Amino acid sequence: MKKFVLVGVVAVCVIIAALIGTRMLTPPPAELDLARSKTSVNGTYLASIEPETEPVSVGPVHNWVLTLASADSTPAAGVTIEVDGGMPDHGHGLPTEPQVSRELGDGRYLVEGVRFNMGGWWELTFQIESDVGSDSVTFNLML
Ligand SMILES: [Cu+2]
Repeated sequence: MKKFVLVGVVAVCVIIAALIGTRMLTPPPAELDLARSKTSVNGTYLASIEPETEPVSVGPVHNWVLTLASADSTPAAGVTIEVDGGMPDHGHGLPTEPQVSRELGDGRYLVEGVRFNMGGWWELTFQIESDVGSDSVTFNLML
């Protein structure tokens, strides 16, 4: 009887490991929106991102420029931005803590210290605060 319990426990462990493994290998949604320009979740901002160097690759720490305008296309000034992100398929965040270090003018903001430490589907999320309103926008990247 004890032997059967042990076999059962082992079987459950194997199934759990297989499920986790499958999840890691699951391709991202086919309809994944890879646009680098989009409207924030609540329509408060028009946002676009551009890496300082193309192509974006796995490994090096690098910077991005985030450009923000209000819905009527006026460049957004004096904005507070928090950067977050990670890999939705893997359940982990970014390996670094990117910061918006400088306002470059014309609604452009320098995002420093971004790093991707593996290939796959990444998300970059910006939480945006200003007089215009509070909103967030998430970009998808495939590396
Ligand atoms: Cu990952």
